[in-house]
Amino acid sequence: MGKALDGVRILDMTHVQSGPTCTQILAWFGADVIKVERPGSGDITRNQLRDVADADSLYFTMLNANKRSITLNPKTDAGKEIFTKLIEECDVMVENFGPGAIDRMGFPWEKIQEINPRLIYASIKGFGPGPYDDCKVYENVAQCTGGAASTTGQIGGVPMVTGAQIGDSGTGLHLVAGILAALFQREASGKGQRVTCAMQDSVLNLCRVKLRDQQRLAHGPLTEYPQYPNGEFGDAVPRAGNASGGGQPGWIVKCKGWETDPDAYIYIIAQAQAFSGLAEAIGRADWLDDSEWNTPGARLPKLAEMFEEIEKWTMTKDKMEAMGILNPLNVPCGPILSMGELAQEESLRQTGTVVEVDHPERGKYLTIGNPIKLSDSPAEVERSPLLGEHTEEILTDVVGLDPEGIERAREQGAI
Ligand code: CAO
Repeated sequence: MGKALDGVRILDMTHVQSGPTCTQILAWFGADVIKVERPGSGDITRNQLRDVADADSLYFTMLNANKRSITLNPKTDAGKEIFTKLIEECDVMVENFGPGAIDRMGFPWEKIQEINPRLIYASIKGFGPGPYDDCKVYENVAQCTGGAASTTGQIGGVPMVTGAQIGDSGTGLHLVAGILAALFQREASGKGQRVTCAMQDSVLNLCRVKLRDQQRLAHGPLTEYPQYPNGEFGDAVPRAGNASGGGQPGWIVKCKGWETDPDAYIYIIAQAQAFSGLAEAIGRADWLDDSEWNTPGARLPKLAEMFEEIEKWTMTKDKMEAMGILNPLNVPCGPILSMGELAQEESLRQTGTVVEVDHPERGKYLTIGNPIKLSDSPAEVERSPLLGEHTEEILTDVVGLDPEGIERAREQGAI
């Protein structure tokens, strides 16, 4: 069976993480992704945080699966001609360079539209139009400027960034949605369009519930936050430790072995519907007849005390055991799984979410496969390309150069 994006060709001018996340997903959906890299050096992440000498880093290999690589410098004369032909032959161009970089290569949007009116031109920048649109942005900058850092961290502690790459990979995912929508609209309109995602906007979108809480603050304290009822609320949404972002109280509690295992914890949500089962499981069935405890409203001012009681019980169980008891009681809970545990998790291997890939330079490595599962378009993960591995193939098959043309481009340093 074919793939969802069979026949779609992507001109991939992305680097580092945000853009490559987007084009890797498009490649998993079946698009032919042509990654354009600077001759000689390529994507800077090829040699960042290297664990194996002289082999492409995991940073690169885990973000560039299923792509073809061509080296090309569009700033040279021959490079401009080749780049123009690639724009003609592709359906989508994706880039995440610093502001204005593609324009400075001599390819502003107006010119791109002239070359190929059907091309969808998708970009990631740190900020949208406004006072900061010239700034370069990395993951943690986006987390700070998009509202995530100010609302993450311990109460009274410093702002905190999260390990989830919500700025980079999060924005890449947003861009995928924009590109697919534009491809769909092109079916009717016949025209390409500009798709842009700012990292600040994407992070803010992921922090939507915190902007909700900002507005609720005007009408009184946020009663589900640990600061309630004894702490102070200022003018902005405060950090709330591990409190649940939703309407049901939640917290991380210790499990057996926490003294030596940094991940011996479980997140428990004391959802009202399942509270009786939870109370009975932890040996506090008395709460169910006690008006001080048997309604969500009564528990609200003493959530810390409630989770201390729950923790007394979880500390007698290991995290998987606690999950095994609570799940059948419909108590939403999640053991803290370490990267070591996730790497070994058999069910993730079975679904292709964690995949082992073989690479000619580095040997076998683990990567995350496509987390978006399409029943008629399953993704098979192929190793990332070596720098310029497909240059001649692409110049011949897509650009239509003959061996002399390729040689000329090489002499000019264009490839
Ligand atoms: N041939 C020749 N030159 C090339 C090239 C190629 N194939 N590919 C890129 N270049 C050049 C560009 O033309 C540009 O040169 P000029 O600035 O002189 O015109 C330069 O390489 C790339 O510039 P940059 O600003 O993108 O790179 P940087 O390392 O200084 O900044 C980053 C990196 C990520 C901060 C910046 O690209 C950025 O802000 N991107 C947008 C936001 C984003 O995606 N951030 C997330 C990155 S993932 O953590």
